[in-house]
Order: sequence, then structure tokens, then C-alpha cells
Amino acid sequence: SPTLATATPVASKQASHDGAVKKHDVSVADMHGNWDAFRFAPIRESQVSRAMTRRYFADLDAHAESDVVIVGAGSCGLSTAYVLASRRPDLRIAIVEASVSPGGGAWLGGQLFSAMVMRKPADAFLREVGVPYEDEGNYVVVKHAALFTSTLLSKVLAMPNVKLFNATCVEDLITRPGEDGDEEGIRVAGVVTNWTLVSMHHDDQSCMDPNTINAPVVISTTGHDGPMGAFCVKRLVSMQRIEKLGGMRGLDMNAAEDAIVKNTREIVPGLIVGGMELSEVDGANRMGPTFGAMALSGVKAAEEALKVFDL
Ligand code: AHZ
Repeated sequence: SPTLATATPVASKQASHDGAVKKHDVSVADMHGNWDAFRFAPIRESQVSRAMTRRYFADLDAHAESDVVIVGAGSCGLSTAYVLASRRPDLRIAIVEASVSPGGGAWLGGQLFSAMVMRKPADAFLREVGVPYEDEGNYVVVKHAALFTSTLLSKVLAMPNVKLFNATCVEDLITRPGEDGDEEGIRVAGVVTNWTLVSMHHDDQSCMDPNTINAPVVISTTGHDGPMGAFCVKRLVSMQRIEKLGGMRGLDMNAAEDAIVKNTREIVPGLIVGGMELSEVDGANRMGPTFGAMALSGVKAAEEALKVFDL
């Protein structure tokens, strides 16, 4: 079913690029031993500036009305984006990531070690995305966590219906009154954004108002509590929409991973929470350096969101 945000088609950005490249089409092999004659194609600085800004502002314009906003591009947020965007290419999806570098805590397997462990059946997700692994029986091992994160990221970023706004943080939620005149209830209807560097300076600068993205579904995957983490659920507490957070409990890999996947859900209408942010709501254990639950919580979060659009 066509959605509000995608009533206008997502523009094809590839066409003009392909046309321009053909004029200077050489292979890297052609350059070998030919460096004296080497020259880049000429450019004017304003072309670079316009090439970037035109696209960014077109993306901001298009995504001001999104179908889904994913808050946080860690392992759970990226897995969510992959499943949602590949199942429903007609949905316009914005990912808002506070850090310059997307990936959250999934660039290393744990304690600065490289290998990433995923317990079965999360190996199914690795096969779907195309990440190679060693099979160790009940679990699999990706030789470097960065291989998982970079492969997933490259697939997500290549999808035409996804835009990643990095270095941008969600600093509040857009809300509407609950349905049927329920004065206590609210529905989350989008996010309030700002450049992360601006958000970090609200205490020493004045009047730096934010921007907004409207969306019928927000999926929050901002990780466990920290300077930025658990953002949306902490905001639900300060808005008195949930009484208090359960607080993430100690490490228990077996208990934690099952609980996070099973309990990935809509917490208030319009706001689905997945990944370690959920442990702060439910008082669930942490799992430490095993990542299967992050991938499959993303699969479940996407499935919860699709219920809205598949109606
Ligand atoms: O930068 C954050 C990170 O990339 C981003 N983020 C946090 N607050 C945000 C906000 N706006 C936009 N207000 C925000 N982005 O969210 C991302 C969260 O990624 P993560 O890897 O921390 O969370 P995850 O739930 O996807 O994966 C957690 C994996 C685990 S388990 C665990 C343990 O048990 O100790 N530790 C980690 C890192």
C-alpha cells in the first residue's frame, strides 16, 4: 500500500552520475606507468559544494516526512534498517545517528578484540546479509566485527529508500494526544533533531532550535544508558509516559539474548524499542560480547514496524 511519505517517488540519483563518468572512463590498469600524463578531470570548487549541499537538502526535504525513523545506527539499528528497507523498498526510512561514525559498539567483538561471536540462529542473518563466518557448533564467529558492521552498513547505505543522517542526534520526540480522547496517552509521531555538536552545547549557547522529522513509526535503538544511550526511553520517563526504567542488570548471556529479542516491541504507540535500549526499560540482563540478539532484535523491530504498513 502506498504510504504518505512515498507519495512522491524517491529521486534517482544515479542517472546524471553515470552520464558524466563515461567521458573519462579509464581503468586503474590504464594509469600504470602513465603518471607523467596523469590529470584529474577539471572541477570548480562550487561544483563540489553544490554536489553535496543540493543532495543533502533534497534528502532533508524528502525525509521531513518519513515512513520510519530509526534512532541509532548500531548493530540493532542497522539490522532493523536492512530488513525494513529490503522488505519494503517503497518505505522512506531515515536513520539518525548521533556519532559521525555509524556502527555503535559493533566495530570490535569485545574488550578491543577483533572477532565477533553470534549465537545460533543469528547465523541466518549473516547468511542473508552475506557476511562470512566460521561455524563453531552452537555459535559462529565473524573474523572481525568490522567485517559485519561494514558489510551491513554498505548494504543499508546502498538502498535507495534509506538516508543516514549521521553527526545528527535525536534530542526529543514529536508526540500527539493518544487515541479516543485518552488524555493520559500519547502517540509518538516523529523526532526532533539537531547537529550533535549543537546538542552538546545547549548549556553554553542560547537559542539553537532544532529541526524535525515526522513519521508514523519511530524505532529507537540507542543502546544502553550512557552519555547518549537509552535516549528515547529516558525521555518517556521525563514525560511521565512510563513510570521508571527497570535499569540494565548484570551480564548473563543466555538470559539476556533471549529476553532482548522476545521483548522487542512497541513501548508506547508509534515507538518501537530494540537492542540494548530495551534492557533499560525492562531491567533485562546485558549479554556483553555476543551480538546475535542485536541482529535478531533488529529483525523483530522491523517486523513490528511492518505490521503498521502491511495493514
Ligand atoms: O551513537 C549511538 C550509537 O551509534 C546512537 N545514539 C545514541 N543516542 C542517540 C540519539 N540520537 C541519535 N539521541 C543516538 N543516535 O545509537 C547507537 C547505539 O548503538 P549501540 O551499539 O550502543 O547499541 P545496540 O543496542 O545496537 O547494540 C548494543 C550492543 C552491546 S551489548 C553490550 C553489553 O551487554 O555490554 N554492549 C553493547 C555495545
